[in-house]
Formats: sequence, C-alpha cells, structure tokens
Amino acid sequence: MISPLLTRVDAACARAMDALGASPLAADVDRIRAGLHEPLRVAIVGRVKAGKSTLLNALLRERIAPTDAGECTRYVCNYRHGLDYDVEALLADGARVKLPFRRADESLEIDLQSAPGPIERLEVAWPAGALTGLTIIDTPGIGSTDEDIRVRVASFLGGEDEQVAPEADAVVYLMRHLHRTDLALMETLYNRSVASASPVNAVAVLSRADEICAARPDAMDAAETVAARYAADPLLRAAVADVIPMAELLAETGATLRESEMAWLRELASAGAPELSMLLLSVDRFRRPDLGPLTVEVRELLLTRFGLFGLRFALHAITTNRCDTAASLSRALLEVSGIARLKALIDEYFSSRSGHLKARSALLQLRVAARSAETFSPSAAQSIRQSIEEVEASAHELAELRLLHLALTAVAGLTANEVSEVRRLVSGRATSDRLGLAADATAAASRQASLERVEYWRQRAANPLASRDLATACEIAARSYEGIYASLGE
Ligand SMILES: Nc1nc2c(ncn2[C@@H]2O[C@H](COP(=O)(O)OP(=O)(O)O)[C@@H](O)[C@H]2O)c(=O)[nH]1
Ligand SMILES: [Mg+2]
Repeated sequence: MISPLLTRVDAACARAMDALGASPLAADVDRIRAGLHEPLRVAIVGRVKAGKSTLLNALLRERIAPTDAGECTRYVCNYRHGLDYDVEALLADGARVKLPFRRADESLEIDLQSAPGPIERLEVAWPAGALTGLTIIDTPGIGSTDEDIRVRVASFLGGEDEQVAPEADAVVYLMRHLHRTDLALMETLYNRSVASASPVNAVAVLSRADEICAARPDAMDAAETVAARYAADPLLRAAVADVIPMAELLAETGATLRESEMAWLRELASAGAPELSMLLLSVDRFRRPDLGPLTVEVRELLLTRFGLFGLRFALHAITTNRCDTAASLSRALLEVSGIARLKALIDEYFSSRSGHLKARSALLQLRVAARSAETFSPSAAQSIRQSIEEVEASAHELAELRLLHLALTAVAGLTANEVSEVRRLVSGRATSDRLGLAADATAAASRQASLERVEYWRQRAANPLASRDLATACEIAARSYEGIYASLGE
C-alpha cells in the first residue's frame, strides 16, 4: 500500500504517460512510477576516500562494497533488498544484464568484464535487514580527477532547476576533516554536486573522525566539538539538517569482527604494557617486525581493520578487562563509532517522512521529463506540468517540506524562534508536539493554540515588506495550523 500522496503522484505519472504516447520518454516516466513503490533511496556522497563504501558496509553489517579504489568504486552502485543475491549492470544503452559475482573475504567481486557494453550503473540485490526499508546508493567520489566520475555524481543528485533529475530521495554527505581551514571545508560542501542538497533531505557526517588529533584517545570528543561547530554554522544549516562525527571504519569492523581478529588482539595484549605502548606509538612502530608478537602481515591486516585509534581503543578495552569477548568488543566499537546517531538521524529525517521525500523527488523527475518533452510535444509538456501543479496544490505535506526548507535555509528570514516552531510543526508526530503543548493538553487548549498561531502567521504574511519566500512560508504555516484546528473537531 502506498500513501494517498504517492497515489496522487502515481496518477500524475499515468497521465504523463498517456500524454507522451509512444515517445521513449514514456519509459522514463514508467520508471519514475515504479520507483514510487520501492523503498526510499539514500545516496552516500562525498570525496574519494571519504569513507563512503566503508559506511555502506557498516550499515549493511557485511563487507560487500569494495573499499579503496577498486574498479567497482568507479560506478554508482545501488544496494537494494532482495530475497536472493543478485548483481545487475545497467548499460549505457538502457539494457540490463546479470553479472557473475563472487563473495570474497573483503568484498563482493563483480566480473565487470563480462558486461557486453559500457556500464552506466550497478545494482546489487542483497538479503540484508538494513535494506528492507532503504535502498542505499554508494557513489564514486567527488573531486576525483576523472571527469566522467564527477559528471556522473552531479547528474545523479539532480537539482531543482529542471535540468537534471535526482536519482536519490535523500543524501548522507561525508566530509573529511583534514585540518583544512573551515572555508575549504565549506567549499567542499557547496560544490556543484551538492547544490541540490537541502536540510529536508540531507545530513552531513564528519567522517574518519578517529583520525582527528592524530588518533589520540580523545579524538572522537574533539570530532564532536568540530561537528557541533559546523552544525551551528548558518551556511551549513542551509544545506544539511545536522552534522555528526563518525568513524565508519570502527563501525564496519565492529559489525563484522571475527574471532580470529579478537585472538590476535589478545596475543598483542599479552605482550605487556611497556612493549604495547611502544608498539602503539605510531603506525610505523606498529609495523616494526622486531617489536612484539604477530607477523607483519597480520599487523597490516589489523591496521586496515582498526586504524591506529581503533587498535589503541581495542587494546585498552582488552587490557582493562572491559571487553573479554569478540561480542563485547564488537559492541564497544559500534558504540564509539557513532553509527547509532547516524541511524537515528536517518530515521528521524528520512524514514519518518519517506513518502513525502519520494513524492518530492518523483515530481522533480517529472519536471525534468516535462522539460525534455518541450522539444517534441509542447502540449504534453504543458499537461505534465499541470498534473505536477495539481498534486502540489492538493498535497499540503509537500508544502510543509517546502516550508521547512524555506525556514532552515534561512531564505525566508524567519527568527530563530519561528524556525524552531516550524521544525516542531512539520516534524512533530502527535498534535500536541506540533503545537508545542504538553502531551495531556485538552482539545479546547489545542484548538485555541492553533487559532492563535493561524492569526500570528497570517499577520506576519500580511506585512507589506515581507519577501515572497517569507509570505509563502507564513501562508503554509497558517494553513498547517488550520489543518490541525480542523482535525480537532468541535
Ligand atoms: N581510520 C579510518 N579509516 C577509514 C575510515 N573510514 C574509511 N577509512 C579508510 O579510508 C579508505 C577509503 O575508504 P572508502 O570507504 O573506500 O572511501 P570511499 O572512497 O569514500 O568509498 C579505506 O582504506 C578505509 O579503510 C574511518 O572511519 N577511520
Ligand atoms: Mg567507495
């Protein structure tokens, strides 16, 4: 079952297909329509080596996506839920072909050579629990020297200008803290590819947070402070809902820790405190064959799985008896990684309004279709645009997303109190939450509060100096409160 809103979008797609007749665009619209019945698509984007594939594996609790620059990482790859394991390539000519694959130790190995033509995108179906409500999209890095990759990512994210259709409904943006100036970091966030990100469908992760402060024990706390500073920045607030620090590697290793790895760590821990602290002084020390137990190969493997911070953390947990089993170490790694917070953000901002976000991106895609239809059938283009407008006019939920966008991006120029009010109004679940009242507020009190707010926002909109964005925001807020009032009955 899909929501009434998605049903209306579905009907708009059906009308668009009628209007387009036998044109190839009709097939595109058919795909937009099919997407309405699929889980929310969340893309992980960011520069090369930001930790995107590692994060994907952590979310899936399996090492599937190849990390580090293998050939597979050159393609956008959708990971969707399937009852069986399956890999397909979407070719540039629109064909789909199954590709042979092998489950290797560190990741899935896909036989890309067997594709009969240039590959556009990969699609992996996997029976992972995390995928039941979400399709996760791993993307090649922005900032790669390969122009092809850059263009692919940009087109993949889409925009609100009818130029390119989004292929994701929401975005997790990974940025690495490289001790660069804040300005350079902002620039990363504002490059062309994320211009379409909005606080209604994007969150940012300060990635590889364990590497901040030279992997000192307080690295994650320091990362927290940096992330909080970014989260408070009005410019950043305009692009993403929140910024949180994360150590994807620790989340991945925590989710996939093996008994053999725990056994190696125990062996290291048995070396005794002085030798251990020598070993853990730096990555170079850790690699030195003349110090401590374990072979050079095993040490290298542990470094890729834990990093220096992770090794210090794990060995401290073992030597202090905080963790004595692989299961307890796994839990501790997941906890320190920060992945629980990311999952909570995904839930709060994406999953809870998944229908609205899907409707939003489907309508953006339809707009792009209308624009393409312009050249060969202006009347079809006109009719598609009209259907889109009808859906938008009848769907107050979409208007509320717009309100949230206008409020959070600061374009409407609302005061800080008004922005918090809008956040509550749009994101609150119970009516009392939305009105900012106590859970046991009476119906009479709720009615009175909603009427007061209708009055407030109407007056605010009536100010002759109000910009168009401000007027729109006030109008939508007033209608939301009217809706609440109407739902409360007499
Ligand atoms: N120390 C540390 N290394 C990480 C972390 N996340 C990823 N890496 C490493 O960074 C490299 C690039 O990661 P990958 O996930 O392939 O980045 P992508 O290019 O964004 O997909 C790999 O060697 C990872 O092991 C992290 O949180 N901490
Ligand atoms: Mg990758």
